Amino acid sequence: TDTAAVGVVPEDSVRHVRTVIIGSGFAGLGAAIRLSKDGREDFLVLERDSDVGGTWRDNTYPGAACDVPSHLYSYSFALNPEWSRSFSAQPEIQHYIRRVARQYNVLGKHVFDCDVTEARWNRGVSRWELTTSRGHFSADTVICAFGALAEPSLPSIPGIEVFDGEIFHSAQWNHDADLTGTRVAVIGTGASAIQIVPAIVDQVQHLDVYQRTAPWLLPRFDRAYTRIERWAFHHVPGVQRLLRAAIYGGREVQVVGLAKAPVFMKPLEWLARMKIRTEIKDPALREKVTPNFRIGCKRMLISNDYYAALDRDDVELVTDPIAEIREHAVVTRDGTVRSVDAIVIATGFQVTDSPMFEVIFGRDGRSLAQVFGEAGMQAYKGATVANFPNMFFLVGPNTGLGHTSMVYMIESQINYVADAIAALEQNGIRTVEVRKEVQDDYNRDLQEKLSNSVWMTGGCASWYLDRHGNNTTLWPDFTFKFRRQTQRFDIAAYEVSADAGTPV
Ligand code: N01
Repeated sequence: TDTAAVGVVPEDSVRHVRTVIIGSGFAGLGAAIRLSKDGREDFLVLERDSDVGGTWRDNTYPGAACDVPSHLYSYSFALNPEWSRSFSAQPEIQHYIRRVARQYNVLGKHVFDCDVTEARWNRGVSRWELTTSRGHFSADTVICAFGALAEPSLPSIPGIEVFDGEIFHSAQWNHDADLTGTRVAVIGTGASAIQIVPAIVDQVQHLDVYQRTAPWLLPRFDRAYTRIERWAFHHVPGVQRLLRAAIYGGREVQVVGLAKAPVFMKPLEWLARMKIRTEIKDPALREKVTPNFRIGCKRMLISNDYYAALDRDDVELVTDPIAEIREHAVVTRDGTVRSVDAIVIATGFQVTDSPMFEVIFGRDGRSLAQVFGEAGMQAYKGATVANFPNMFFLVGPNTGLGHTSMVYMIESQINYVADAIAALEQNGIRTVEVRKEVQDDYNRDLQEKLSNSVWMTGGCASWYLDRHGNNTTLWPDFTFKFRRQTQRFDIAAYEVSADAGTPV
């Protein structure tokens, strides 16, 4: 990679900094840039991989692209006149993220290949102590930016371990595996799978797509920008901001149907049904791909070539559940044995049960996994969690979106955290921890807002919901309201203490 790294900490010593950021995707990198801009240079970014980019570094599968328009899917402080298409592909996004990291000179703050294996609050000295694959660190504050779509979720299918061909998760694509002329199974039909299927269908000899739940698909309004448009992005002041505002407004309208009155989603369902009718000839296949829940309940997908790929003779959409995997085959419950050379597991991510939750231990010694396990994944403004002093989350609970750019939410959260860090410094505060009752009220209000949303009433089971059936992932309102909420750090919601070691 073209990225720099700071030295390893010797076994027996601890490196202390004011702030540690865990992870360097859009969120962690954005936080690093903000701290640096604010003149708070005493920080490090601990990144488990050898490059920045997070999910955009990891997801290199064929066809990987963003389903949010490029101009909106960029930092507001680093607009990119170079976008070549309205919806960019992964290499271009990764290139952009790397360029921004270099431009803002924060690569030197990164410790790459640094896996955080434990973060523990030491209440005696009011610090976070971190154990990593590259030594020990301590920090006054920790910003968790390890992402929600970072840990592959692998299905527990009987026999999966005996499979003798190529088998890998969509986020860990094995580019050494040559799929040319092979029989391939793709498990899952989410956002990743619907991009992979059309991208590999011409290369393989035969493709079986294993669908558990049919997703709703809408058209993808993707096109290459013309030379004139690209010239304008470079030379006409304000044009990119104008375009961003237009895209933003258009997308934000969807909140009405998604979060407030799901009946407004019906026209989109009609459009999606039209798409099925016009793009698929086989009536049996049409039936199989028609979802049985209200559109929007699961993430709405966009594609212009997925249905056409399914409607080919060399592709089979299998809807019978998978019973087992054998050395060279996938067997469904009806007893059909389908021989395959390779399996692509496109089954998504551990969102509400991230393994990172298990290695973070708060004030009373309990882990985030324990705390979230009891009450569900809850935070205050998605940023702070009671029992975890001086810890801030980016892309935390209930800050996800299904309809527009996460970068907008991330920037709101970064602003909140940066304001918090400034407030601590200005007021000589050593520890800050959200009041439990404030957090509880906040979450009660969130769940009430969510109760009418399509995610709760749409008749589907999605990764938006945790095992208690609560939606702990999505923001249930207009995103500008979240921005308003995160404009300033509201210190009154917090217990604060000025001295090290004083219990809060
Ligand atoms: O994962 P998913 P993804 N046996 O969880 C099925 C973002 N993203 O990687 O619906 C059989 O959505 C599961 O079935 P069901 C985006 O936010 C964005 O595709 O649970 N099947 C589903 O079909 C997205 O939402 C982009 O019944 C199993 C699929 O696997 C998120 O990432 C591109 C199974 C998983 O779908 C995740 O998307 C890619 C099992 N045991 C991703 N377990 C863009 O911007 C799960 N499934 C374009």
